[in-house]
Amino acid sequence: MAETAYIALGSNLEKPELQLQRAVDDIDTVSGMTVSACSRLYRSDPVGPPGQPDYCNAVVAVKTTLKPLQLLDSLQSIENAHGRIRSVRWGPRTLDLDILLYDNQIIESERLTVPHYQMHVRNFVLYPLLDIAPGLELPNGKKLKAMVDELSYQGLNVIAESYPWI
Ligand code: A4P
Ligand code: MG
Repeated sequence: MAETAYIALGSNLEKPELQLQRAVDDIDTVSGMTVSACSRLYRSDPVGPPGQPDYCNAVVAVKTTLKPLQLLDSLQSIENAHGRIRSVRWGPRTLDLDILLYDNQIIESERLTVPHYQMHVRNFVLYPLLDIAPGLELPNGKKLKAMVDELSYQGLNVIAESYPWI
């Protein structure tokens, strides 16, 4: 059975807009995974070590028959194919793909925490998610719209309205 999952995309190196656009195509190409919705494309102020370039961020919904860890494996392969080098925590990156939500599941394992542990504090995640899932409720019963209302829009700018973004 296909489940719905939401994936956050982020990049601040090597043409971030292009990295994200290609990542959507790559996600859609994986067997067992189909992109069903794309948020607007945002530019955002960096959170983390100072002095790094601005980010591009977006969120996509997928329909997938992959189990959560298989989904993580596929997304990490795509990150690697985009030249991702893991160095500083929250440091600059060509492509970051985070699983925000998988069905209505709560997952806490060594490799995977779902819902993503930082999503509730990140405007560059919640605003794009709201674009494609305005009525969404999290596994803890919280409404996405209420969470967004608690978060400032500061540092966020929409740079493309609909996919394809560039
Ligand atoms: N992992 C656990 N749960 C998950 C999940 N739900 N989705 C594990 C994906 N991975 C998950 O991730 C480290 C390990 O987390 C993975 O091997 C996986 O098993 P990583 O991508 O290698 O490391 P990271 O991304 O540097 O760490 P982290 O804590 O995921 O960073 P974030 O939270 O992704 O932050 N500022 C702006 N404006 N926009 C951004 O997109 N992104 C970051 C990165 C910092 N600042 C930013 C942005
Ligand atoms: Mg990550």
